[in-house]
Amino acid sequence: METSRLTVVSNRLAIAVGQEESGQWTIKPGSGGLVTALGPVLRDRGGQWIGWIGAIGQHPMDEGFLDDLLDHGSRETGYALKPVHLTAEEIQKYYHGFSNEILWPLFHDLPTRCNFDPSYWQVYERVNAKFAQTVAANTGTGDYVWVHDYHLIMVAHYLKTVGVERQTGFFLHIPFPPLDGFIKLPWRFQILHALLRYDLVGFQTMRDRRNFMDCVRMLMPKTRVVGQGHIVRCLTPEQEVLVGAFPISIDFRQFAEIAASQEVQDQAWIIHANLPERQLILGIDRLDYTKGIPLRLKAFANALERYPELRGKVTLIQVVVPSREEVPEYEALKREIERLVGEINGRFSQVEWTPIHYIYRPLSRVELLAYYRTCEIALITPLKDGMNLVAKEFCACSIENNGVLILSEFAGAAAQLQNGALLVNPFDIVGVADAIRRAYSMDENSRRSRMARMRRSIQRHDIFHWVNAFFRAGLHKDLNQFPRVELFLPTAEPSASCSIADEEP
Ligand code: GDG
Repeated sequence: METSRLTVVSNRLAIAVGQEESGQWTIKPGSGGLVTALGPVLRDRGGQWIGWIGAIGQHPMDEGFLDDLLDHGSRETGYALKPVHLTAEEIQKYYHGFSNEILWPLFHDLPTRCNFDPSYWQVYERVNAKFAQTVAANTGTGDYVWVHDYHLIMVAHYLKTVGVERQTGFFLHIPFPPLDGFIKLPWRFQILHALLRYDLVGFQTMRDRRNFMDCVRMLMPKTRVVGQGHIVRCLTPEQEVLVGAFPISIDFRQFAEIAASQEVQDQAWIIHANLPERQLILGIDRLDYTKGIPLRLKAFANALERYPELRGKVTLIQVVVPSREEVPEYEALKREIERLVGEINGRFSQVEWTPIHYIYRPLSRVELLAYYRTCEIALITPLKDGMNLVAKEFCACSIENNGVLILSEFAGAAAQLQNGALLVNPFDIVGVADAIRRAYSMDENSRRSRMARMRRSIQRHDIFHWVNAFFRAGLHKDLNQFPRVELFLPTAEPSASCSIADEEP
């Protein structure tokens, strides 16, 4: 069967809908790696993106207006945007509940943080069925349907349940847990069975794939595994499934080019001019308990305690991007971080030196790249992370090759960057403190050769390489081989109450 068109399915659409104080609605195109890599294919080859539009605040709009807004969004992105509408209960139980209170902590090896509320499961199933219906209604037999992430594991299952045959691929952006963790999931059979309904399942690392295969062998004894290496075949009683590791990456060239721009350079200069004669250590994370921020702060304090020569000579810039603040657990984490920052600053500050600069807001893209470019050390210590793109972006922006990357061995990125990063166990406060000391005193040559190795590797394995690898496995063709088509898009002019804006962060 000839594949004619790509349909990407993710929890969120590739745009952000917002409302300004004036009441005007805005649509901002997404700027993440996935949008960068897949946007051009979808645009030039007549593809589409299916997803939830996101919580749109307190002023619900009627569906007609939303359709108008999406038409304008489609004209801006160049490809069709097909929304899946969710009720308040569905958002609560499918998104906040099953996805973020069960799968997120369990898959990050934190089962004690799970809330295995049985009512979440039914709604998770229902919403996945809803997504499958939207896919069925908007695709034909020649379409390739690429589903993303833990929110939507059941989509292929529901397509099959209603007899809709499509070629399907699934990519899990977060880790897949070891057998011991996975079997705690009350719906372990359903989730595993649903993953085995895709034609291709992709994980971030070989470790994730190995964990998945261990679970398949143990829980699905009728499934035979054939082959070894990068991609293996699972033969279930129903079908053949390819399973592989495809480490996601970034648009290296774009990051390096923007990092070299005058705007970023000026901003980088200002940052360092205000914090002179010291090395800057950068931590940047979404507010989340998987990111290991409190332990990192303790490790920094431990380094200042045990290595007094660092005092006055290093500053930790810890950026925390607000996230899920309405959840009490996240609010408590924020308070803990702020307490630790206050305690450490109170203990070590001197007249002209504050050990930690704490920023609690999203940075603009220029600011972010300026920090990447100018900070001498990046301290990235998640307790567990699917990949961690910040680590790769820091390297891409370290255009003078002088940055040192301290990276958790439990980030997916560690597999690729171990040839240049200082790998640490984020639970080992003393070990992380020693790595800070080592990074601080690393000589110029070692810095340059380590960073050059990592940059070469990321440049070779960039986001386009990732998409191609996935398509080659799933479709035996690459990005360029989707046929070019004339895409029909609505031609209406933007209405007075809606505008298209560039996304800031
Ligand atoms: C999942 C997995 C996996 C962050 N702060 C700001 C900002 N960012 C951007 C970074 C980066 C992205 O957000 C975060 O990257 P992650 O890798 O942590 O990805 P997530 O989307 O959180 O999560 C993760 C990833 O999927 C991809 O598969 O790596 O393991 O959890 O791109 O640049 N951007 C701006 N301001 C900020 O303050 N502008």
